[in-house]
Order: sequence, then C-alpha cells, then structure tokens
Amino acid sequence: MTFNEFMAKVAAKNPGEPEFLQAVKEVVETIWEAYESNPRFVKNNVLERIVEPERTIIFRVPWMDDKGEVHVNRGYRVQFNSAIGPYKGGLRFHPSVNLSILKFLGFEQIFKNSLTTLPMGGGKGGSDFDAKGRSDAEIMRFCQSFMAELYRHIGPDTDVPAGDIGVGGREIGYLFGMYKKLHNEFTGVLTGKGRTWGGSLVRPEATGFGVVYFTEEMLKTKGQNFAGKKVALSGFGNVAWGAAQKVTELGGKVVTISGPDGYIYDEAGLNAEKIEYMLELRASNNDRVSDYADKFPGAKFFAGKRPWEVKVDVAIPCATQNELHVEDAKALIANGCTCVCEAANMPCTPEAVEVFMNAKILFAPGKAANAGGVATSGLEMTQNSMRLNWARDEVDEKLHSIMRNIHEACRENGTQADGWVNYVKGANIAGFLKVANAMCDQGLV
Ligand code: NDP
Ligand code: 2IT
Repeated sequence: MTFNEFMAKVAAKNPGEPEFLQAVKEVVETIWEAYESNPRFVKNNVLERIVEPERTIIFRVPWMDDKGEVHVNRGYRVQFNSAIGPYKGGLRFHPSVNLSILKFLGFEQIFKNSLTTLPMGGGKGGSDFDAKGRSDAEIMRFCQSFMAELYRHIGPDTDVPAGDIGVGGREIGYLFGMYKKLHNEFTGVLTGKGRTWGGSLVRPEATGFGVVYFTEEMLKTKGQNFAGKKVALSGFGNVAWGAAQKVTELGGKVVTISGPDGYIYDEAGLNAEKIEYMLELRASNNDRVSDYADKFPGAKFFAGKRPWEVKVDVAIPCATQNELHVEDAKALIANGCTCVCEAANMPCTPEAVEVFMNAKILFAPGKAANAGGVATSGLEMTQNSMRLNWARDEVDEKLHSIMRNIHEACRENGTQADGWVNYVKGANIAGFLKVANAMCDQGLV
C-alpha cells in the first residue's frame, strides 16, 4: 500500500473527522519510511491497528440548571491505545468538542505519552458542555452527571483522565468526589487533584514549565537562551499561565496573551501581578481577555485579531488547535521570529507548519513540547501508588529531566543531513517505535 492509499482508506473509514485525519496524516507521513522498512510492523499491520481506537464510549449527560431546567450534553471517552500502559489523557469541556477533536487528541496522546518514557497509553475524553456563565453549583452537577456514567469505564490501572480545556482543579475535584462515592474507593483515578488529596506539586504549572524547558533546549542548540527575548503567547488558560511564569523567570518578556475575542499587547511585559491576574480572568468564565487592558492601562487590546502579527523572537501558541494559520506563520517569519514551540495540541495548521519547516527555524510539535503536563500526571500516579508526596523541587527536577530527554530523542530521530532538526519527524518516530514494538510483542489484541 502507498501512503496515499493508506490515507484514503483512513479517510473513507472516518468521514466528517477533519481534525483526526489531520493528526493521522502528520504522524503517518513522517513515520512511513520507518514503518515500511520494518517487516515485523508490516506483518502485524500495526499502522492500520494504531489509527483505530481500542474502544470509544459515548454517553448522555443530563443535568439541571439553577432554574430547574433540564439540559443534555454528550459525553465521550476515547480509549485509544493501551500497549504501554493504562489509557491516559485529559478531559475537555468546550462547546466545540466532537468525536473528531477527541480522536485527534487521543491519537496524539499515544505518541506524547510514549515520549515521556513513563508507562502510559493514550486516551482523551470530554463533553460539548459550555461552562460560560454557569454557576459553581451548575458545574458541580454537570461534573457529577458526567462521572455517573464514566466511573464504570475508568480506574487507576485502566484509564486515568485529567484536565484539558475547560477542566481544571475545580472540575477534577467534583469528578473525583463522585468517582469516590460511586466506587467507595480512594484511588489515583484522576490526575490534577488538589494538593491535600493526592495531587502532585508542580502539576498545575507543569505543561507551561515543560514547554519552556523544551524551548530552552531548542534555543541552546543555537547558543541562545531566554534572556532578553520577546515572547508571544496565545490563550490565557492553564498552559499560558505556566509558560508565562517560566519565561519571565528565565529573563524573557511575555508581550502577548489572547482569548477568542482578540489579543492583548503589553509592551512592558507580564510580571508576577499580571500573571496572577490571569488566574482571576480564567476563573471568571466570561471569555473576555479584553478585561486585562482595563485592569492594566499600559496594555492594548486588539479585537478580533491574533497575536502573531507582533514582532517577537519566540512564539508559543497555548490556546487551541488550528489557531495559527499560514498568514500568521509568514508574518512571524517576516518579523524575524526564529523559534515556534507548540504548547497547545496541534495549534499550527499544516500549511503554517510547512512555512516554518521551509524557513528551517526552530519548530517543535505539541506532542513533544507539551508532554510535561502528562509527564507530571504520570509522576502524580507514581506518588499515589507509593502513597507519598515528593517535594516541589524533586518533581520539578524530574519534569526538567524528562523534557531534556524528549528533546534529545527528537534530535536523535529528526536530525537531517544538513544538521537542521526536524522535531516533528523526530518526535513522531521516537514516540511510534516504542508503541509499535509493544503492540507486536503483545500479539493480535
Ligand atoms: P484552558 O481551558 O485553561 O485554557 C484554554 C484557553 O484558550 C482559554 O483561555 C480559552 O478561552 C482560550 N481559547 C479557546 N479558543 C481560543 C481561540 N480560538 N483563540 C484564543 N484563545 C482561545 O485550557 P489549557 O490551558 O489547559 O489548554 C490549552 C491548550 O493546551 C489545549 O490545546 C490543550 O489541549 C493543551 N494542553 C493542555 C494540557 C494541560 O495539562 N492542561 C497539557 C498539554 C496540552 P475560552 O475557554 O474562553 O474559549
Ligand atoms: O493534552 C494533554 O496532554 C493533557 N491535557 C494532559 C493529560 C494528562 O493526563 O495529564
């Protein structure tokens, strides 16, 4: 079979799933050669098996609002691959959620989790629930109803969900409480838990910190570091918050954040007070990053625009998939940006990625760069199994070393003849080989 024939087959089997097909294509085109040249993989038809989730659960989530009205959302859990460990991956609550998006995220998660070197398979779930304008009690009732079905499909050795867009510490708390009540068991079934009830230190910051550790490694290959660098972030959620902290700590200047309504340009750069305010903004559930400009008058709000038009050295998209388009990529390059590191999952469109690749700048895919979040989830699982808690420095040091190792794996598998590192190819090959071999070892299951 040729690559095009393979993709046509996957497309025919998964109609109406553009994000999933986008993610599959990006992985398969970079591993095709490594796959085809391995008779064991071909004999076991690993590729066709790996693009099919082991199990997909879709369920009704009924809940009552504060006025007594009944609403129905759709819940999902895609248990994609358990070759190297229990299914592991976040839950996303956002009105845009559908099967295509969760399958793309679950597919990416397989390779990302493999890159962390920890024993975690790939999965993802969520719901099309819109938290905007909802009270705390409504969010609790929704989470409880969601878990009233999900609890029978997950467990600390089966499937361990965590947060993603729209699911943070508060939601994990309500989900955990309901799981515990239904199972009558206090176990590490979710990660991102509160500090006093099984959570790991550094998990809230881990994705953003990990992204910045990874970017630092990339900059080092050019003899550079963050000191004095201007950095554009998008989003204003959990990942953007963690990244803003670490960039600032390392001497870089974060000059943008964004929301669906537009972006903020803050020439003076974010500082501790402004980064703290991001938490307030996120918790307000009102979707208006423009509030930042009212609070900090030096900052400007650009309605309906994306931050990639600003002249920066480093760009770190932290919001959502396909948020950085081809014209944004061209603008970044024209403005002298030499490093783009994906913190969100698949934030750059394939056409934007092509622009970065052709320009041979430093470009890292999300599955490598944002793996620090799930890696620290893995460290939370280890601590739960051992029934003890590591100190902050211990977790942070382990996270840092995992990110350095992922960077090294990308270089090993992605360095081209002219010395330029294709991090996309490197990450995909390194992540794929381990899972593919494990699938062959375990027979046809
Ligand atoms: P949050 O819900 O905390 O934040 C997401 C942010 O992006 C929100 O501020 C959201 O605003 C904003 N946003 C959504 N759509 C757009 C848009 N079109 N333009 C600009 N901003 C937008 O989620 P996280 O920070 O946890 O997740 C962000 C990304 O990082 C996602 O791609 C996620 O999959 C990925 N990720 C998360 C990890 C984690 O540990 N949390 C780990 C690895 C990756 P609003 O909600 O108002 O739409
Ligand atoms: O995309 C991701 O890696 C996450 N949302 C984190 C998943 C996890 O299990 O911590």
